[in-house]
Amino acid sequence: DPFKHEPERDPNLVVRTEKPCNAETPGSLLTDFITPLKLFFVRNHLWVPQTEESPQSITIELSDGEEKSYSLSDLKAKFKEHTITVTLQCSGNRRSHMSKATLGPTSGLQWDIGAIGTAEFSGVKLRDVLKDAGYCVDEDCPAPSQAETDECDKHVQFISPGDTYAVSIPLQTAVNPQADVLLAWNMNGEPINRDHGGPIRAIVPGTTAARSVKWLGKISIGCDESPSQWQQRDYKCFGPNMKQTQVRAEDWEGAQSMQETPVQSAITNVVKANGNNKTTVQGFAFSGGGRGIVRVDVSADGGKTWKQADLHRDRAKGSRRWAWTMWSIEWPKDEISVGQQTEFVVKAVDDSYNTQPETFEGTWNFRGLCANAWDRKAVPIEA
Ligand code: MTE
Ligand code: MO
Repeated sequence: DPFKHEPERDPNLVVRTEKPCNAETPGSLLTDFITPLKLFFVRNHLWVPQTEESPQSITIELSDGEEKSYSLSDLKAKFKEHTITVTLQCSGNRRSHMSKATLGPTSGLQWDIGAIGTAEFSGVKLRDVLKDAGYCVDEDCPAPSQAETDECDKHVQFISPGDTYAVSIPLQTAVNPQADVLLAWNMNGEPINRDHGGPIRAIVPGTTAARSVKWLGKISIGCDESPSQWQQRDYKCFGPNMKQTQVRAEDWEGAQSMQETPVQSAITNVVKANGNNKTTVQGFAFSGGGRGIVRVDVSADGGKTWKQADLHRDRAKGSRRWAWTMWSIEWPKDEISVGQQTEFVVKAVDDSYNTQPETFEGTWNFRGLCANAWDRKAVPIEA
């Protein structure tokens, strides 16, 4: 049984599958800007390797087949350490909400709002390591850089031992100093634990968490995206008309795999007025690609009228906004209809003025990815 050495987990996590362990944070506990480690959601495709089985070094394979290895101590000694505040969200977060659309159930783990969390990750920038390994990434490269002379868009593949998991990101992201892609060994100031991919894990900020490969062993650069099912199949969205059985090989090939993620928000808590005549609604808002949140609209009548939530100005580390924004709003009791279910609704706007769709009908896809319609929470408000 490869699962007999699984790590201990916090009993507060909501377990969706036990083997492999897939467990989310209860939404009501997602109140802190930095998610406590023990409450951080866990998404594992297979068993968790034992510490001694996990790679203790990173091997980089360049386009010409040349390889270079770095142990954890090499990484720590040779390169500048950076700490970045990053929200990781599973591509399937809120899938159970999309599954309630008229098109019906979607396939995959039926997450509520808690397959998301924020941590401070420390490590070195992948670009610095690639440069040291001989991959020219600067404008002042001696010869025209490899990226410019090669006749293909390049990709960086992240590979876990024995191909137990492998995906890729565009090289442009990996070498962009503002993209903050890390080879990380610390999470909230502690060595990354087994569940979250230690000793060394890739962190790709602003990108769906599937690209932040745990137990990272090998990095390979070339003209192709990762050939794995996790790159070629699992994280691609089709239109609501498409059923899984209708997708042809050329449709899979032509579809874009998820990288940066769309704007998202959710209600974590509705704290009902008792005595002070106010109801407090709280939640998070997040967008991919380093886009910050500029506005969060909340409704107490199912989306007919709106008010703006207070955005909590938590400071995040990094070149761009890689972290969620927590928000809250107080609702005077006399502005809420009492004696019935009151439906609170939230939607966020990011700094490119992208916003969330009202319903799941138009973005429904059979894999239940990118579920980001307005989040609704109905609560009874007593007189
Ligand atoms: N890396 C490996 N090696 N194996 C995995 O199963 N799951 C991915 C990603 N990296 C995965 C992985 C997915 S789909 C997600 S959502 C995140 O890890 C989850 O990270 P977490 O478990 O630290 O929250
Ligand atoms: Mo995921």
